Amino acid sequence: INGANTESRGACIVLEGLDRSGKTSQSTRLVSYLEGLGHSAELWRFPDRTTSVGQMISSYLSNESQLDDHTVHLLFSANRWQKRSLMERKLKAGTSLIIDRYSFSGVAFSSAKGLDFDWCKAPEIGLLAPDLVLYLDIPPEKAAERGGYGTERYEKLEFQRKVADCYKVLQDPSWKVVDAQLPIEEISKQVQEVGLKCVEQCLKGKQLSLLWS
Ligand code: T5A
Ligand code: NA
Repeated sequence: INGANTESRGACIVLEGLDRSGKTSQSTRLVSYLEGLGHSAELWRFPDRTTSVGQMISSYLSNESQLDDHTVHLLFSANRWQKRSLMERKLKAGTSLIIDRYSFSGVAFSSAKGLDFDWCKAPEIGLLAPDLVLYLDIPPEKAAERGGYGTERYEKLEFQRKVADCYKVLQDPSWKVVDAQLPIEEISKQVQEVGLKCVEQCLKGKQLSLLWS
């Protein structure tokens, strides 16, 4: 980022995983934990269904509307671009953002439909790169047993298997992979440990970078 300096800032921490892997449970807990230690932290999620683009996505996900696969991919990306400047302002103001899904979901879910992998990555170029990606790892069969899949478009075992394969292609050694079948408390402990370490690094002035770096 131009003009990047070594000033203290908030951390951008992304949670990824299959549907029902426990992202919402863990991101909520991580925010409470960081706040409890006196850090400023906010819970974000993508899709952000509150924006106009987010409402189109939401109606698509609940099967109330049909959209071409490329179109919906670009909407998910646009939904992140809508929040990009706010995201940068928050981080620079010292607030850590704990984000439930991000560009990695965008690429994994769309490429699982058969869209070209590099085409899927392209519209994410220039978004802020997270400081940490926590991947909640669960076999698709186990995730399907949890709380019952609802009626949302992607909540089908066959499709989730393909998504899991696409996440494997995306994954890099910097990701922290957590066994999502452990008890919630156990996962929380691991998430808190790496999450806090990341927040502390950003407080010391770790530079913000952009996707895909
Ligand atoms: N998508 C998203 C795209 O296609 N492109 C994109 O760019 C983006 C951003 C959005 C959908 O859109 C797709 C991906 C998704 O299909 P969503 O609103 O994020 O979906 O919904 P999900 O991710 O599917 O959220 P879920 O609520 O299904 O799953 P979570 O958040 O992973 O799981 P959570 O914490 O709600 O837990 C699910 C259940 O499991 C239990 C919980 O109590 C709950 O009942 N649970 C555990 N049980 C046992 N052991 C544990 N350790 C547990 N942790 C949680
Ligand atoms: Na969720």
